[in-house]
Amino acid sequence: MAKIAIVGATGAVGIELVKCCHARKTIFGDAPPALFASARSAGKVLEGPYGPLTISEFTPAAIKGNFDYVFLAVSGTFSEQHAPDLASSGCWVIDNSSAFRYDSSVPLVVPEINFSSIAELGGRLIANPNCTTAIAAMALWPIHKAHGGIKRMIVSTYQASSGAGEPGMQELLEGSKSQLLDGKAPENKVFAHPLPFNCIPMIDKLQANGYSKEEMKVAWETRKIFGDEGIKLSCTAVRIPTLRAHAEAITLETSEDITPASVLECLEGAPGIVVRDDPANDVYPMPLNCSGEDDVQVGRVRQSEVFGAKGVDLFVCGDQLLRGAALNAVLIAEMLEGNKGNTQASDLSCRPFQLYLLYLY
Ligand code: A2P
Ligand code: 11C
Repeated sequence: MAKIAIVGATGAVGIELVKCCHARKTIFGDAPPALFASARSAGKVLEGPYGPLTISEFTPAAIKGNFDYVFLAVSGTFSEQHAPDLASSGCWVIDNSSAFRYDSSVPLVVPEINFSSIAELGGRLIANPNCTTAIAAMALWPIHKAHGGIKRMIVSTYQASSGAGEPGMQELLEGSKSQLLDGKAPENKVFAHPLPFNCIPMIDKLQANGYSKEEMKVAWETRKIFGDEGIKLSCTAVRIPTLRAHAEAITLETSEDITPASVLECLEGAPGIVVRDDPANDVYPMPLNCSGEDDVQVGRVRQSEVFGAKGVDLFVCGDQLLRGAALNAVLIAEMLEGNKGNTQASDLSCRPFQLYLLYLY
């Protein structure tokens, strides 16, 4: 069985990585992953699905030669420093940070879409996409394939506090409590403004073009994952006071005609997608439905008033700690493990879907 290390195991994504490895142990076996974090956490015991597991201090020497798959869930700076070195020591490194996503030599992977890019680019370092991008990509890829390609998109996001890690969730909970129980204005350190009872229309750093980095990540990463640099995409990314699961309102224009029916037809049965589209009965995707769920939900599909016969509006929601981070990373490792011994890009491009169906049923 494969030997797994999780670095950043005490963080919001790290904790979900432990749960995902446990939930999908058909591939990884019963042995728990080894957990690493900073020196601050060394010796601490993490309670989880495997029972109590002790955290070790991360050092490169503790990883090299000892693991088949290493999940990094720390930060971009940390990954810049350690990911290439660990990958060149022979293990697969699946990096949740943005450090290597825009490096043309590093595959940026949503396994149901472009697993074959791993074999095409070679190397053992794989970038996991931004959570907002991964959630939208799951819903958009079947639409892109079935309608001659998406030409233009406008995305507005509603992003949970967990996008800023465990400290983000704590700040929302503490701030809400202090406002409600003590009547005190919420304090903010993680977010630029208090998040309780508010929404903040700026996530990550301001770029020279006036967009935030989070907004540009959605554009850059969607193009790279879809292998289509022609897609025009503008995004407004907004933090809202939910705990987890990101939601996104998307308006898109395709090359060929598109209708709500044709969208639902290609999404029904697509891997990792659940259609929740019965607005007359108040059935649509929402963060509370999606939290803790593997699948991305899609609903509110309607013909676009702006793009007419070539456009639709839809609403997408997914647990960004799972599909947007931990689950996506674990699926990549599962597929790599399932493809062991296959060195040709063509082998890698067809097996993931078969494996995915096998695991589902
Ligand atoms: P620690 O708890 O020891 O600080 P989040 O994104 O939820 O804030 O989580 C970040 C994760 O990255 C935590 O598990 C944190 O561990 C870990 N981390 C931070 N700095 C380092 C480091 N230098 N080496 C290893 N892990 C680190
Ligand atoms: C957020 N999407 O909600 C971000 C978090 O590029 O991996 C993930 C940042 C990234 O704040």
